[in-house]
Order: sequence, then structure tokens, then C-alpha cells
Amino acid sequence: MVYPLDPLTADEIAAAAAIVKAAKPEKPLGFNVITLAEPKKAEFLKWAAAPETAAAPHREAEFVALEKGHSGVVEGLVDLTTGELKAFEYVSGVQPILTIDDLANVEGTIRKDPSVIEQCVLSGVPASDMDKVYCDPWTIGYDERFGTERRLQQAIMYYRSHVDDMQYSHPLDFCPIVDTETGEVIAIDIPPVRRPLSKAARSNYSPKDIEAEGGYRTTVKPIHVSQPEGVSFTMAGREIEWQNFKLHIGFNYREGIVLNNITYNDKGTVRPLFYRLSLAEMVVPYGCPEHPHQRKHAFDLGEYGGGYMTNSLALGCDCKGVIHYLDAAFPARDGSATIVKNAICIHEEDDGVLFKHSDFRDNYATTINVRGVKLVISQIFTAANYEYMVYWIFHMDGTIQLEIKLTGILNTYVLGPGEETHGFGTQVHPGVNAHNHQHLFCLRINPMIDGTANSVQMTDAVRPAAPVGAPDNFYGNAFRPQATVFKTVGESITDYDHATGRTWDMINPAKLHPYSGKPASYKLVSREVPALMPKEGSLVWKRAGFARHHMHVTPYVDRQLYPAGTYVPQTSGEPSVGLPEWIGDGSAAIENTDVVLWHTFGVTHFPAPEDFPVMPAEPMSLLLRPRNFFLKNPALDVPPSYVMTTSQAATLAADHEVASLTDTTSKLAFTNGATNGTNGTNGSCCGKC
Ligand code: ABN
Ligand code: CU
Repeated sequence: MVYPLDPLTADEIAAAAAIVKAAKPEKPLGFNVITLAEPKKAEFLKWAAAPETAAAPHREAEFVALEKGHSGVVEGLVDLTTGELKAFEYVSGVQPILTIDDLANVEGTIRKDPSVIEQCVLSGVPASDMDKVYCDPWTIGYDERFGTERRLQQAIMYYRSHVDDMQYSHPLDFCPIVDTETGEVIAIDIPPVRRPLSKAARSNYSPKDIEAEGGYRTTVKPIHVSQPEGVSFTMAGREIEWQNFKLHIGFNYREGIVLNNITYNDKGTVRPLFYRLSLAEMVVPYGCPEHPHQRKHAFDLGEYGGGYMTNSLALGCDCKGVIHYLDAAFPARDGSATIVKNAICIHEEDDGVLFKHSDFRDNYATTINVRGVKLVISQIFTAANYEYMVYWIFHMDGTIQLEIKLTGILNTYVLGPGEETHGFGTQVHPGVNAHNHQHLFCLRINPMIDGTANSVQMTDAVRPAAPVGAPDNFYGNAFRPQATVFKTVGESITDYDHATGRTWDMINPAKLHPYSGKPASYKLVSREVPALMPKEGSLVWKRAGFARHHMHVTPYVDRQLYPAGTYVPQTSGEPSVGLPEWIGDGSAAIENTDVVLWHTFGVTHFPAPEDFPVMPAEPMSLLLRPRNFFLKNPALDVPPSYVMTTSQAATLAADHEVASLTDTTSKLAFTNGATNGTNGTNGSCCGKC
């Protein structure tokens, strides 16, 4: 059975392209996007209520194409169920996403361009070394000199002394601008004071370079993950069931992983949690004020695509354990389909102690210790220099976690001899300036807490206003949570507050907990929430409207998915598209209805030498936690690793035995004074269970 939110298969992509070509044989089209047009939510939910009997929504493909000689894009819709082209429209004044092919062509262009060769020579690269000149092609972002008419990339330039070298330790100081469609260099930005190619030795992480610095350490013992009985999840197509959770795993060229229709089986009652969760956009603004670095602010999802850039994952490297993979299919420019094998990794990991308690009264003999397992659904994408590792993690207590790890290589620029960074970057290697930047992600949450009629409140820890000594706070120690329900979009535009430990709670106001009297909710706990550093009125502020605040809530609208606009490359931000348009005057009602939360979180990155030549993975994380949702701890039925009741302990004590969780069976890391640790094995914690 095809699940209506399944991504298009390779065959469906090819079929969609064939339908468009057959309907418009005279048009010289190059496909940029062919992706699932998700069914309307109401249609999907109708189907999902009775999938065996209800008619499935038609499979529809939306496409974006370029037509030779036409500025802007052609966008349209294909009904794959009927084979009909339902829409075909020209959209002007926009530019589509850059595909991997678009990026890959730029190096060839700049290497043979005479004006680029001239600049290379001026920088200290011999003309005979043009095969050693590399570039990271970025969309131009926005440059008022060139506007949106042409499809432009800026080439961030580097020199690689050897094919196995890592070019980021030898940046060049100028920036060619390339027309993606014609393959021409249309301009070169050259700084007024030149910075020659650094003569410092390269910095690299290749085996040869590590050998030259003493070789790999020999002190790492293997750790094997063993799952002798396989996994505890089941898959039906792309629907997964794991520990009472059930959800569908979608994927698209832009957001990458999309989690759909997440429910929780609460002792036989299937309770909806979220209709859709995804990373909807991100922006990486750089903080060097010198022209043209203001153009460095990548929207990695909207300009390049977290799906298009996704890696094929490998066992033992990206994921460990017993793995289930899902592939991804994308269109090539000619409308044929290509497949990324193993684009999504699904596996389980030990999750540490889920809960534990011991009783001091019998010297901790009374103990319960329950270990958890977590389900991880992950992908990794390479955004030129950077890698983003995205982990959607499900925990046994009903918590859903999003963890993102950053690794890969810093974007670098040349630091001239004796030049100062002025604090806008760090010299991470001689002659290498890594500019300050932020990684700001926009998480789109469409909650469905026990149904689609939800509200959003922010909860802050507050003290009563009365002073110490006043009757209602005589000792001054009182505090309580203050919940503010957002009535309008305008009220929802809020920021994190460390002082109050603010959370944003998605509540079902009609479902009050029998004990707490509070509404069933999932709360968003997210504390890695820097402010957008580019100033109000700046290009980034205008283009990345979603990043102005940590939280925005809007009423649900079908296919309103991308908060920096559908077409992000080369937007001027005048007017700001996407979320700022949907917010409008902020008066739309959002109480007790179907809502979407747009949450911006991330890190401000001041580079350091430890981040070079390749950055150790830096994690950031947020949680969606059930509150007043379950009657009590929903994980009480997870089998304990060890349990000893007080009466059992007393019986043992009466028999002069000692009940204790103290480990007696594991081979310890160090026994009999040995310090090489060769004895350690996994053991059950006490040998009694
Ligand atoms: N980080 C900007 C970027 C992403 C992908 C491809 C090129 C550049
Ligand atoms: Cu960074």
C-alpha cells in the first residue's frame, strides 16, 4: 500500500517528468525539483482514519523547472494517479534552488576564465596551476548590483597544492561571480588591499599528514554493539512502530527527514501527538563587515536543499548496531531519477538509566534500576565545507528529541601578513581567518496533541509580586509557573528567557489531566537559542524573517512549509517573504485551533584553532516532552535491569544474605592490580537478572 506521504519513488519522478514533457514537447525544460505535493491535511486525515477502505488521495508531484531563454522558473503540478498535467505556470523575479550539478560546474568555469587566471597569478598562484585552484560555489545570496534576473553563484576561492590537500588552509582573496546558466564569469570582487596566497604549510587530516605528525594513536580499544535478537521496531513501508510510538518517515529534497503523523499508543488508546515535524529552514550568517563577506549567509535548506546534499550512510561509521536504511530519490536535470542509497539510518542505542531509586533505610538494598533504549532516525548532509548531522531521537518516556551535530570544515578567508582580525574572526592556522558566524535552524512543528484543536502557551517561572514579609509570600521563597496562552499570532512572537526558564507548550485545552487539572501538552524545551546577530534592517534580517525571534505561531495552512519563502536564492528581503508575510499584522487567532510553531534555535560560532582543519562534532539539542499528557510515568512497564523490593531484601537479610546491586559479575576494567583493562566485558548488572 502506498502511504500518501511517501516520497516520490524513482519511477514516479521519471513518470512526472515524462508527463510534463509530453504535455509541453516544445519547451526546452531543465528540471530543478520534482517532489511529492503532499495531500491536503484534511484529505490525509480522512484517509488515515480508515486506510483500508477510504480512497487514498491522488499522488501528485510538484515540479520546478528552468526554461531556456526565460528568466525565473516554471512551476507546476502533475497528477500521477490520472497522468494529467494540472498546472504549468511561469514565475518571474525568483530563482530556484542550486542543485549539486549547478554547484559542480563552477570550478570548471573559473579555472579557464582569463580574468580569474589573472587574479590567481596576482595572488601568487602560477597560471600553470589552475588545476589546483578550487572554489566552494555559493549562491550569491543577494547583491543589489545584480538583482534576481540572472542565476548567480559566488565562488569562494582556494588553492590546493596537492589533490589530497585540504584547500581551506589556502584561501584566495578575491571572489568571482558566475552565471549558472551561461557559465560565464560576470564580475570579480577584489579587495582594495590584496592578501597574497599564504606561504604557511598546509593543515590537513589526511592519513599522510597524520603520519607525518607522529601517526594515529594506538590506545583505542574496539567497542562492539551487540543486538543478538535484532531490533525492537517494525517497519511497514516507511511507517515505523517502536515502543508505543508510530510514525511515518518522509524525506524531501529540501527539509531532508520529515516525520509525519506521530501517535502514541497509550495503553490501547492511539493518541495523536504531531502531524508533521521537520527542519524547515536554516541560515548561517557570517559576521565580517568587509565587502563582499556580507553576502556569506547561507540558507542551506532553501538555497541548496538538506535532501539534495544528503550523504549515503555507512555502517560502523555513521551508525552502529542493527540498522534499517531508507533510500532517497531525486530528479536529474533531464527528468531522470537518481537514487541516494542509505540516505536515512534507523537504529536503536542504549539510552542510559531511564529511572532509578534506592532506599537509604536498608542501606540501598531496596532498589529499582531501569535502563532505556532510544530510537534514532538520522541523516547527514554536506553543505560544501560543513556537515550537518540530524538525529531525531525517540525516548521510552514519550520524549522526542532533535539533536544536530555540526562537523566538517570552517569557511575560511586569507589573513594577510601582519593583518588583524579585528575580532570578526579567528586566526585558526597561520594565514587563515575563520569568520564568526551563526548556525540558526528553524524547526517547524505542527502539533496534534490529542487532536488538531490545540493552543500554545509559554510557561515562565515567576515569583509572586508581593515583597518578603507580605502575607502571601512571608518568607519570600514562593515561585510558580505562569502560563500565558497566545491568542493571536502577534502575541506568540517571543524569545527565550533564561531567567524564567521559558518553555513553549503545545496544549489541548479540552483535555485536562485528572490529577493536575492542567491541559494535556507537549512542551518544547530549547535552550540553545542565540539572538540573530545581524542587525534589524540588515540584509540577513530582511531575508531570514524567521530568525528575528525564537518563536512564531501561525494558523495551519496547507503547503505553507518554507519560512524564508519557496524560492530563497537571490531574495532581497524587500519585502520579506515567507513567515513575515504569513504573520501579516499579527491579528490572526491561534487559540484552540490547528497551529504551526516556527522555532529558531542554534549556536553562535566563534571559531578556534581546535576547530581546524576539521571540526570535532559539536552537538545541540532540544526536547519535546509530555506534560500532563500521561496519567503517570509512561515507562513503568519497561522491564527493570534490577529490582529488589523492601520485603525481598528483608527476607534475604533474615537469611543472612545481602541484597545488593553492587556489581559482582562484570569483568572489571582493572582486576588484581592490572591496569591495561583487558578484562572488561559487558555483564548484566548484578548477575541476578
Ligand atoms: N554553506 C553554503 C553552501 C552550502 C552548500 C553548497 C555550497 C555552499
Ligand atoms: Cu560553525
